[in-house]
Amino acid sequence: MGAQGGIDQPLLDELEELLIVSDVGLETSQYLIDRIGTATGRDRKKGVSALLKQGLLDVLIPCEQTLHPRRPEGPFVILVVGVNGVGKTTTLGKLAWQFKRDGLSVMLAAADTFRAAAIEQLGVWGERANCPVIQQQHGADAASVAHDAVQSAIARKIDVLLIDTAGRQATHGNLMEELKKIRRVLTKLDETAPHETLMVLDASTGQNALSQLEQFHDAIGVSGVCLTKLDGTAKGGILIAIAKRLGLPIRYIGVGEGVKDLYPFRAEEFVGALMPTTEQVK
Ligand SMILES: Nc1nc2c(ncn2[C@@H]2O[C@H](COP(=O)(O)OP(=O)(O)OP(=O)(O)O)[C@@H](O)[C@H]2O)c(=O)[nH]1
Ligand SMILES: [Mg+2]
Repeated sequence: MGAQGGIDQPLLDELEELLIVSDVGLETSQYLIDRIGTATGRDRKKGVSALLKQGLLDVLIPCEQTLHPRRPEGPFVILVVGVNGVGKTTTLGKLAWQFKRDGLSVMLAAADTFRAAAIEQLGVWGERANCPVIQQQHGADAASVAHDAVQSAIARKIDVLLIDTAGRQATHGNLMEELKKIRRVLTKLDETAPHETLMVLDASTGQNALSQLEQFHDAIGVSGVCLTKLDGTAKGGILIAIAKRLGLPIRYIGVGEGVKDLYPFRAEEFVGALMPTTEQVK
């Protein structure tokens, strides 16, 4: 850590600890603390809390990039990916409901053909959002479902096609190949598709979320992130590590199981919710 001069070192140490337990991670926490410690002149007079807030916002604001799923040329295709149980299907269902509410026509594709109950689960979300669901039988080729869905979405002039995929670990070589195949099929039908590869991460998995994202991003390219389960005890500081390390767009945060429990990511609000913890050391 750099020279801290007039700023109270024990205070900075305590702050660093709070950031780490909020899942910000060691590397990013150190970066933020160093920024405070090395602040000079007028900045230094702002005080630790204001400096921290500014540091967090500087990292997060570039990643506040709202998804605008509108394409006059054809369906906006969103491929939803992530490891098992993070909230992919739920997030997709919430998105379907919200896009419909906003006046868009929506279609769902049940490309999780791996888990027996997944197709049925997506069907329930389809009914809730009142939108068609393209499906095949359990065990069918996921890329084939995606193919049918894009063709159908084009034919029916659908605005947004949301594709659900099976949960997988990045270490499952064949399952990652399956995702690559889905992508290839989409690109073949529309060279600009998918228009969004949305990776869903579970806030309660802490630092693991960052390594999951890095691995998926390396394998298939991720264009946006949604962090779920922020209604639990997790603070979601992992988003700061994600923003600092990868700089990927952070699209949404999930705060519950209902259709309305999904919000576009707003850096200011997020930092505001995170800050009371850090203000404990003021
Ligand atoms: N509290 C809370 N629960 C959530 C949130 N998002 C999803 N869940 C719950 O997490 C559980 C798993 O959600 P799913 O949507 O089935 O997760 P998935 O990633 O599709 O799971 P697989 O398809 O099995 O990999 C369900 O019980 C959801 O209701 C959230 O933001 N908050
Ligand atoms: Mg699912």
